[in-house]
Amino acid sequence: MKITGAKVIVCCPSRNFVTLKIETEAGIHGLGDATLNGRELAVVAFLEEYCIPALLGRDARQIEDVWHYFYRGVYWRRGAVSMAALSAIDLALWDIKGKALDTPVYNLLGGRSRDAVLVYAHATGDSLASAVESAARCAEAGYRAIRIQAAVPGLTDTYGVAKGKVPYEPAKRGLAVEERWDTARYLSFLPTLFAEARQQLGPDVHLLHDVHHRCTPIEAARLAKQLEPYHLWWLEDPVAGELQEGLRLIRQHSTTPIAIGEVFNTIYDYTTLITEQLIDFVRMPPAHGGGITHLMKVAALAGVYHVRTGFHGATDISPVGMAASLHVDVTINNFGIQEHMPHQEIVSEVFDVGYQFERGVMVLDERPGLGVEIDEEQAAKFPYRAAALPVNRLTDGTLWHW
Ligand code: GCO
Ligand code: MG
Repeated sequence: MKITGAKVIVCCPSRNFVTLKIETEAGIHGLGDATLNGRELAVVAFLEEYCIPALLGRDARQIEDVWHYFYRGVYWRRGAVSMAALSAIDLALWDIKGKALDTPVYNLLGGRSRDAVLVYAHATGDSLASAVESAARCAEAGYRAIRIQAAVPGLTDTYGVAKGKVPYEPAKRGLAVEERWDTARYLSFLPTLFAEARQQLGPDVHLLHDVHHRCTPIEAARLAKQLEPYHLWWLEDPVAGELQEGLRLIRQHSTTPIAIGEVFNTIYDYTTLITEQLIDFVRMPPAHGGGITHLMKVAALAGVYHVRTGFHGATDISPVGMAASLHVDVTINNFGIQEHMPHQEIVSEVFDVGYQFERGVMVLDERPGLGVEIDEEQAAKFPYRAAALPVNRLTDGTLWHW
């Protein structure tokens, strides 16, 4: 089944999405998510200049070979931009294969291992009390797992905290805004937030928190240890991901489960962390980590070491990328949880999806392929708008991890 065409669709219904559409001689097309927050057009250029010309004429059925053509076959391999492009190609080919065989992608990966996919919500507040209230509202809406982020007293901006009534979206129009950060204030505040949350929400709800790469290893070790009494489901990205050795220090001091890797893009970012059992959850999603083909391999390695998955599912993963995650989630044995940060209502004017939220879980229907379609005419009504993720500085001006 020859690939006869491919194009990139960029749209901005509330936020930017980059979608790759691959067409075949059989008249079947597939969609892939190529969205990389704040770097969208770099992926578009990479796909249009280098990948699409090399895709034309290839057999869309040969997913494994195409994957290796764009990974092993490339001298300048890895990296967020090229792996986002490769992920999109891979997702589109799985979508085509599912449609060609008239079955959902999960049936091609091994079939369902569970009826539905446990998801976690985002609770956020500009104070300790409002963050706990926000978490209580998530619990009322049926979520059984809730991530809590609250404004750190004394700081003007805190990662993950919405301002006003608009839903939290970290990328802002134009050039990157600069935020200020104080780890000492954060470390003394956070245990008080989770003490209160656990007390008010009770023992059954799963609580999560995202450190967003802000701590040094010894700071992260202290935090993980102090949070132990509130038995978190996970503490996410406690240190900057590229310092894999840093995770050893955290492990030596605490039993709080650790999730890492939403910014990773290959299995090689994970091998030390998985084989030394330094983490508990893999965050890298199919949309950024080489597609379904690569994530199935990462998940298999993780499973050997009793590490589970908890894929990144922020709004900058498009509905196509979210569907890809859900097909893997519903299939693999070592699934843990899936992040669910709902897209704004207007996104459904462009994307039609075959998954839906029901009381704490995500349910996938029986549509063939990934089960997502894009309305190109609608997409054209929402042109690209440049937006950038913030830059972070310590209170004295030192540049820090955002
Ligand atoms: C999360 C993430 C996101 C990122 C965002 C950056 O855990 O959901 O940390 O909120 O900040 O995806 O583009
Ligand atoms: Mg995160």
